[in-house]
Amino acid sequence: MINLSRRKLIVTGLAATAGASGLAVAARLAQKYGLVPPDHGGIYGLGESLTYASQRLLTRYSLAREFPRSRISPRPFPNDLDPFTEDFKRLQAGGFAGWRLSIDGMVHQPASFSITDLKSCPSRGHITELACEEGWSYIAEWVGVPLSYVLDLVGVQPQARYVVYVSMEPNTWDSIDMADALHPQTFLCYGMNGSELPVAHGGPLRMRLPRQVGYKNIKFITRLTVTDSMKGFGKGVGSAASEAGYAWYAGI
Ligand SMILES: Nc1nc2c(c(=O)[nH]1)N[C@H]1C(S)=C(S)[C@@H](COP(=O)(O)O)O[C@H]1N2
Ligand SMILES: [Mo]
Repeated sequence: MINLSRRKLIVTGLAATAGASGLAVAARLAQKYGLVPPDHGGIYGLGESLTYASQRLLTRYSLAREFPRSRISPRPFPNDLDPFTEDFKRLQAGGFAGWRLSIDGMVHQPASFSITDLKSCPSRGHITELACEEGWSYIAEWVGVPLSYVLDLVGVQPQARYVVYVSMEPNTWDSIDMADALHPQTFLCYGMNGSELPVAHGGPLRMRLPRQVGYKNIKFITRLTVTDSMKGFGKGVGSAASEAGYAWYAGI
């Protein structure tokens, strides 16, 4: 664990080297301290590393802002979605009784959970903003089971660094590092504004992490894989979105 003065030193070092002798030194520092995001190889690679590294060092334990009930948006709007697959429609017709979330990879006990299983875990809620990168946002109350709770149940191996989450929507998946996976506001979310999570908002289950922008909050998630490397997942840059040019780390 990096203590405060060391942390400050690294941040100062990253900033200074970025300004002065070029970004390569900063990138090497970031690499050394495990602060390189999986999409670092792109055109904006060094910039992505610096954003991720300084955010991680400065805000690792901070919370996204929570709002009072009076601030809940009267009309949250779901993003447009592609047509659902036949598999999805079949599960939906059965009230999602056949829905499973499977967890595999670097865990001691791979497992699969029904929505009922997840609902029987301790639930948490928060009233937070969902902010789309396109500029709109709304505030809602989100209810679910903290991802950290479920990861504890299956037992994450110590070398794990990322949690990959996969949607039932084709080609839709993303990943977060362990700091975000274990963050207390990161939920496997099944409830919204006092009801079941509507399908339009990702029901029966979505990732809800208010510390990152909308597109990291993948809907219809059905599989989690714990891993120490993003190589071997798609093009190895951490998500379908970052393959399309979006930042893998999109912290707010
Ligand atoms: N499966 C899936 N998840 C998704 C998306 C999507 O198109 N498909 N869009 C993302 C984007 S860009 C945003 S801003 C949020 C929007 O969430 P909402 O539709 O519940 O408002 O969902 C994210 N999760
Ligand atoms: Mo978005």
